Formats: sequence, C-alpha cells, structure tokens
Amino acid sequence: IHPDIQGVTLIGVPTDVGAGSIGARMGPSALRVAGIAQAIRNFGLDVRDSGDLHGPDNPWEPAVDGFRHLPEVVRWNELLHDAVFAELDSGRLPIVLGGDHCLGIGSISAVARHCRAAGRKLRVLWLDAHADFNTAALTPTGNVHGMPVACLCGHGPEALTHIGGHVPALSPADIRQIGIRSVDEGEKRFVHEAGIEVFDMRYIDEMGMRHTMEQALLDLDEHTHLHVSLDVDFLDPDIAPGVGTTVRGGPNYREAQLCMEMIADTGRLASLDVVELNPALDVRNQTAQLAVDLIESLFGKSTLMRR
Ligand code: B3U
Ligand code: MN
Ligand code: MN
Repeated sequence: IHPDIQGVTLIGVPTDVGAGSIGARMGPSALRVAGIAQAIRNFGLDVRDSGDLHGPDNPWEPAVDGFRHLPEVVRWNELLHDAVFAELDSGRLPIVLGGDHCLGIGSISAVARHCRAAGRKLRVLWLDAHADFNTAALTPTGNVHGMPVACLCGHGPEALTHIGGHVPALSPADIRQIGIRSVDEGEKRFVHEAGIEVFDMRYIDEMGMRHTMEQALLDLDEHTHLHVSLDVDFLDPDIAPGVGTTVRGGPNYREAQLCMEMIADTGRLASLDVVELNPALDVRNQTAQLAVDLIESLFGKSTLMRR
C-alpha cells in the first residue's frame, strides 16, 4: 500500500439500488463474516470498521427517463462521497464494502477530489467483466451500475457527475479497465470514442496477466494515488458465483491472484472498492471468502519463496 497511509477504514454501503437484482445490500455483512477486518489487521495495519452508511431503501421500480432509482442512487453516492473524502483527508485508506457498482461514482469522485487537493496523480484500475460506460440513451436496462465510468467521465445526469465538485471527475486517461468481456453495442462505440484503455479478456488470454498488469501499471510514480475498483464479477463465475451478472470466461484464481500481487508490488494502493458481491446468489459465502483472500494479496500477502 501507499507509504503515507495511516490506517484502513471499512465503509459498509448496503444497497443494490443500481443493480438489476437485489441482494448486493448484504455484501458488507458477507465480507465482514468472511473476516475482512482481521485479514487486513494481520498485516499490522490499524483497521477501523466504521459500520454501514444509512440510505434509502430500494424501491424496485422501472426506469424513468433511462435511469432506475436515480434519486436513491444519488443519495447513496452523496453519502459515500462524504465518507470516503473524510477518510482520505485523515490519511486513511478507505475500503468501500458494496453494494452495487453505482457506488463507484461517489467513491471515486471523492478520491479524485482528494487527489486534486493534494496534488497527486490518480490511476484507477477498473476490474470488471463490464465496461460500465452506459448512458441513459445507451443502457439496455436503466441500471446505474452499468454507468459509473461514464458518469465519472462527465457523461450522465448532473446530480451524479458533479458529486465531487469537478466535472468531469476523471479523465479517460486516468482509467485502465481489466477483464472486460461483456459490453453493449452502443456502449462499445462510446468507450472507443472516449479513448479508455481496455485490457479485455481476449488481450489477457493472448498476452497473459503479467504483461497486462505491467501495461496497466505503467508510469506510476511516488506521487500517484492508485485506486482499485473491484467488481466481483471480474472473476470467473466458476470461482465467484455470488454476483448478479456472471459472465463466463473471466480470470481464474491464479490470474486474479497475480493481478493483486502485481498491484501490491507497486506500493501505491490508496483506496479500494469491493462491489457487486451478492450473498443471496453465493454458495457458503465462498465468493466473499475469495474476495478477502484476494484482498490479502492486494495488501501484500505473498506466495513467493524467494526474497
Ligand atoms: N451493460 C449492462 C449489464 C451490466 C453492466 N454492469 C453490470 N451489468 N453489472 C447494463 O445493464 O448496463
Ligand atoms: Mn460487472
Ligand atoms: Mn461493474
């Protein structure tokens, strides 16, 4: 992790207002039950669990003007923005325990605001089966968990794009997407138009995870804040069934572990989202346990014999 980090704060965000199925609201509990706090404490870090944020219920209504539950999505993300910004401000590494991936908007807009104020460069690794670059016009579902990257890049309703006080919160040049294998047609065109660097599964299959991560982590320096947004559907559903939108053909355990180890080796991790875990679809909490296992690698657990 980043050398300036004073400690780690867990922020539970029990909601699925941006998702197409309910259950991700139980994600924070499942990650706690899988032992996330102790796993990070074992590295000698000061870990504080700040509990869960309290926001609106999921009204489970159809989309209005291309968005499902927009007022509720806005409220949760405003709350999360403030919580993440406060932790970064006190020198701590926030871990967002989602909740669905619409929460990337509040989390990363706070990270971007912090970096702007602190004069840090920002690199966002978006680990996901999906590009999450839809807009109201492009979305086939209206689910805002398919839109956070677009919102962060300034394409979305003002109530979401301006949460961090600066529009756009992110430049496409700050983002690297890894593991992508399910992108809607219009969304694909828009991702290319925006110029986001995407390491899709075809790339990973042909080039390997090592080369992929070397590319995604190029040009980090001592001033870089590295944010990881881990959508659990990044992982192959054979090892991670507990997500609402599984897509086969994802990274296996060894690839995912190497991905996390190479991020750890940079020593630049400064914030993290763990989202889309849906315990209602899981088997014996194995997906939460896997997420915790991979987070241990992300924090520096090494299987290396040498050194
Ligand atoms: N692209 C589809 C599916 C989707 C995106 N993110 C998730 N699912 N988790 C959509 O609804 O926008
Ligand atoms: Mn996804
Ligand atoms: Mn996602």
